[in-house]
Amino acid sequence: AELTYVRGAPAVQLRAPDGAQATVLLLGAQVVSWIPAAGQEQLYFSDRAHLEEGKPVRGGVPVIFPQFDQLGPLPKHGFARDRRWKLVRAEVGGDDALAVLHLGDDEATRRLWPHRFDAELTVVVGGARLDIELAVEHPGPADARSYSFTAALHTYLRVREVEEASVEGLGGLRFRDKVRGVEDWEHRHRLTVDQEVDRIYFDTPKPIVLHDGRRRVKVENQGFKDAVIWNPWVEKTASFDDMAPTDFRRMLCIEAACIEEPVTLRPGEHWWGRQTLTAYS
Ligand code: TA6
Repeated sequence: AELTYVRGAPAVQLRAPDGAQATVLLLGAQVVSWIPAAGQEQLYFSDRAHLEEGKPVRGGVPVIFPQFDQLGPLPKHGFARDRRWKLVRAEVGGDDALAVLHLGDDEATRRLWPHRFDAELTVVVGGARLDIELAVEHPGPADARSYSFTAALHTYLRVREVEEASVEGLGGLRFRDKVRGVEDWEHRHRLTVDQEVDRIYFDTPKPIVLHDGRRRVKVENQGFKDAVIWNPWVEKTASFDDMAPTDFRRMLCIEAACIEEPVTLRPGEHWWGRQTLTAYS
């Protein structure tokens, strides 16, 4: 592991002995590149992304904490994604390379959200796998109030052409559709995308598989009970200043999330959730 810069922004570069690589920005602890051993780039990272503190970075795996979307009084998607995290360690262990980053509360976060917290993001890369784990601890003191949060790993997977890709593993699940403002049950075995999609699928017990030509990416979530599928399509993308107008064709978000049942922590308690991505063909 080595410290590096991505378009001028400080980052840590992880290289496993087998050649698998991942790049993690200190800004947001955001993974912006993942190349499995003997593989290709698996993540979408916008050429027009802003890379400044205080602004979200378009692409990779934004860490959403302590609020998903606008489901509460905080800024959209909380504050963890546009702050600078601290690198705790980066090392090669066995067949994997690993980095741990930390974000704690400070005056600015307490002004938005009056709680103490220690958030840790662990990224492990090796072989065909990328593991991203978010752990949050309520450090106390013992007489502090408990608090609740929602969270997500807002993974932007790269695809060759989104209309030719499909997502398997959501059939039979209940979802909330933000575009139509309704709740429904998924009857399709394979989801395809040919318009704006913004859905939260609840209670997703099985792996979700992205099909992109012969390429597959398996998404397995632990601790995160919900999954979000998002593609902004033409109009929404046109409203973004950090994404090229046709780039919605190059990406599909499959997010690990904890939304319907927020996590509640009492002093001294902790929670963790993990997303494991495996690329194969
Ligand atoms: O995860 C889906 C979502 O909440 C969408 O509603 C969409 O707005 C997206 O996240 C991206 O949000 P952002 O603030 O990064 O533009």
